[in-house]
Amino acid sequence: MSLDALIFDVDGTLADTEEVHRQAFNAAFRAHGLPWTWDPERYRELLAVTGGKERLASFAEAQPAGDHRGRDVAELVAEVHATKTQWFTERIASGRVAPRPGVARLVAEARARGIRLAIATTTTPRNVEVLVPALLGEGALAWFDAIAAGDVVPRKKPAPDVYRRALTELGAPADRCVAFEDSEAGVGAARGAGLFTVAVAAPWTSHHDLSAANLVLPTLGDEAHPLTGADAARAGGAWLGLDGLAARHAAWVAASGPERGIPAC
Ligand code: XBP
Ligand code: MG
Repeated sequence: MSLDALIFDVDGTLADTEEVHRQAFNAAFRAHGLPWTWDPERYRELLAVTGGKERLASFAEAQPAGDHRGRDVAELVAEVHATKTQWFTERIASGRVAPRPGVARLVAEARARGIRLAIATTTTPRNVEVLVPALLGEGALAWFDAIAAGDVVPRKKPAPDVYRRALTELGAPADRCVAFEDSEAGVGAARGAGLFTVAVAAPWTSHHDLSAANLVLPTLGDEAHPLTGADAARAGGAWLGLDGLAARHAAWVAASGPERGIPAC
């Protein structure tokens, strides 16, 4: 098989988590006495900024100074984000979200065939530590040979840094791995790292342009959520299985030559 590893994004790809993130931010604002509330429409706009701390900082700096009540904005952002992460992980640990269709199936297929697993995400590492077992079961974190998350890289998506970090930790070449993403920034990051990329738009990224991905599907599909029509034709059946994925990846490798490699930057 032409594949060494599958590299998964987290928020929106492993699970539809952004509503819990949004509620966590609002809970943190209340806990810190801030007069801010992010409704779904405002949050959808704010998601254009990747990274919760960066998203919060860009919002906070645009608010009236009085909101901060004399507190240093950078310190305030760090404190509020820590509260947010605590709130988020407590809800996730209580079982608030399920894996997106096909994620558990494809992970199980990969493990059964000796294909390694990795994560490349903008989210805080603590979120991954709690979310993966909540989604895939106790001990599932150990299935991932590389977990590149949050501030381990200087630049967040769409920069390719976090995918390059995952590849380095895997010790695998980009053209023997596949990335799974849900957002325009995430697809840009994965493609920028030279990876064959499967995009599965999530409710919070349904308006994103995912056309830079090599394969775009509504979900990965599974028995309970079969793909149909043109989606099934693209996936090679009612769901994207490991053989169908490997065939599409191998065809891309054969057709794209060296220019598919990592752009200089
Ligand atoms: C999505 C993000 C994250 C989350 C919030 O990450 O941009 O910032 O919205 O999590 P992914 P944090 O790359 O997994 O799609 O507050 O921990 O950043
Ligand atoms: Mg995502």
